[in-house]
Amino acid sequence: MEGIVIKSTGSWFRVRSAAGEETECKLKGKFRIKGIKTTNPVAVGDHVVFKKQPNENVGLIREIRPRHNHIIRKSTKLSKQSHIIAANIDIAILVVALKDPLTPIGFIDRFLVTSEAYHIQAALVFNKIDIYGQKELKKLNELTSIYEFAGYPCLQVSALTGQYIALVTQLIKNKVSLFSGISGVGKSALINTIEPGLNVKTGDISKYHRTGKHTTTYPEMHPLSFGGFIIDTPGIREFGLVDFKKEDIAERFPEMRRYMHSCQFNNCTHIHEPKCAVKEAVENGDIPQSRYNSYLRIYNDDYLEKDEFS
Ligand SMILES: Nc1nc2c(ncn2[C@@H]2O[C@H](COP(=O)(O)OP(=O)(O)OP(=O)(O)O)[C@@H](O)[C@H]2O)c(=O)[nH]1
Ligand SMILES: [Mg+2]
Ligand SMILES: [Zn+2]
Repeated sequence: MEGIVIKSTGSWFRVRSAAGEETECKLKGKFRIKGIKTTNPVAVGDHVVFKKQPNENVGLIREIRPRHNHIIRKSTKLSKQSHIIAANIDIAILVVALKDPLTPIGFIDRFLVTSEAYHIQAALVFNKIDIYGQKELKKLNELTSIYEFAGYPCLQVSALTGQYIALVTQLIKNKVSLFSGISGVGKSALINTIEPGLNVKTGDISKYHRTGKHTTTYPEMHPLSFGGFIIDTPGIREFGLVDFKKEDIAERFPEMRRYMHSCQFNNCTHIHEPKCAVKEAVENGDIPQSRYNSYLRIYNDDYLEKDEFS
């Protein structure tokens, strides 16, 4: 039998067949995919072949169909293990909040760099606009112009009031979309507002730290009545980059990509070289300073989650 992995606990996988039938599956023996070292060889979104066990509604996964893509992160900077967030996705959406909890700029940029590395379309959904004050609204507009300029769709919404949610619906209709972001930004709440029947569990924000409580514990894919699937994921603390070469980073910033071929040296790192078109563009304000700073931090492998934008 064949189906799509719609939920993964790491040891159990819920697989949904084309007819909508769901089977809890385990992996057959030791399962490894060539070339990728991850904590989870099978992820939500994977198309798998499984065999139902006689007289039981459980199955054994025997094969994974080739992926057309996947998105991976390291859980922390020092971690050697990487983790596949999801496979076979059409659009990766980073849910961002500028308050309760604040998503750091560096986090946004590492997410986007990763989606570029895997050639996955990415978009930013700024949530909780109903609680933003003057300071956050100003920052919201600055960030929106920075990321739209880079080519990423940016939506400003509220899962609580439903404001502008129709734009999210439009963006994800008939696609497999991934919702990622730190804990408490409202990934699950957004999913409930987009598709009210789902009743996905949401949690509140800790009063003292103003952070989420890691309510969603396993990635899970939900079918959408208007077409497509949405993958809800557990909140993450850090978005560590996997397997990147320093010389590849610049081209994962679309704004830098527009200039880097005009540098004097073709192996320019855009850090200290003379006649660097990228640095000139930063100085002229043609490349946003915050994006260039993120480039430097990623280049130097500096994962400081300080928000230096505001
Ligand atoms: N004011 C306001 N609160 C929101 C909004 N969206 C979500 N919340 C609240 O934020 C809290 C966290 O929401 P969740 O949907 O559980 O957040 P999450 O991103 O799924 O968090 P994890 O599952 O822990 O990763 C809940 O109390 C929600 O009601 C919003 O647009 N405005
Ligand atoms: Mg959640
Ligand atoms: Zn350069």
